[in-house]
Amino acid sequence: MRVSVRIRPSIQDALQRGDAVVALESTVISHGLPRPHNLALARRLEHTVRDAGAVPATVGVIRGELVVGLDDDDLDYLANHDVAKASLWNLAALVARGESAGTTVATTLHGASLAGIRVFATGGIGGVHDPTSFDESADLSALARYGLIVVCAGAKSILNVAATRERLETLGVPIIGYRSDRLAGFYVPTTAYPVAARCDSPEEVAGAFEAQQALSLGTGLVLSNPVSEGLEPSELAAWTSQAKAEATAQGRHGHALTPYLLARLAELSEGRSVETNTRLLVENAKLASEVARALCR
Ligand code: PSU
Ligand code: MN
Repeated sequence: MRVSVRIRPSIQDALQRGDAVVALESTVISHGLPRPHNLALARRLEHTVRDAGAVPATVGVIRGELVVGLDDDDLDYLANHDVAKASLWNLAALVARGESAGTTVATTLHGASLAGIRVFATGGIGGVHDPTSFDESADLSALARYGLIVVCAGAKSILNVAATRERLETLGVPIIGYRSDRLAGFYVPTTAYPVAARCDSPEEVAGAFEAQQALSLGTGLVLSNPVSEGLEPSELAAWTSQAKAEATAQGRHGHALTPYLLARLAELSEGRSVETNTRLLVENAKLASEVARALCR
């Protein structure tokens, strides 16, 4: 039988020793940020995790293998080639064809869970797009299926955030606000929506996660971490509605929609959305490392 999942030995060793390990996704490298920011960011996130005392494990699909713990050549490859975007619904087909791909939050959760990693950092989770389109990210059902802590800045602000939050509630996925009573708004620090609970330290987050495990709930936990410095909300709203109107006019939908909207926002904001996205990714990687360390104590 073909072997399609590979966990890098250094990651396996770290987990066996009981060291803190943080999973990172790679769709943000392949589709989320423009070149050359994407490769710089991929490396910077790994550094951030190491500096915070944890071991980074970036997940991706390389020549037909789901790899947990990409090396620098793999990061370079995903950043500089036009690769696919691997979600759960197309992962097997990509692997069967021997392709390479960035992994979404959903697919990264699958790989990280197979490896036994408990904490994962991303930028913003996928969610419900325009509700009439029935386009919902597989990230949502994956958050219900895999019992990991996902540190994010809320759902990407190009989404219907209210519907996304409702769906997480239906799926039984708790949203914990880090030092905040409101759900984070990705490019902006906050939304109007309340969270299930608030935690003010990595230890408190670890405690909430341990309670969830003790209850055998099996679901993941979303840790919403507000970006320290965001975009101006009214400017963001204007750019977002313009980008969405253009996407509709050009018939862009499905898995091509999120990358299109993020790229268009980068243009309309003259790079400021990329700056904010980078900031929140680094902040989330740092917090995830602190939580992973608290879980090891
Ligand atoms: N966070 C970012 N940029 C991104 C993403 C997250 O800051 O590009 C990616 C994640 O990999 C997420 C995906 O899983 O966008 C969602 O895509 P879709 O809506 O097609 O499921
Ligand atoms: Mn979709």
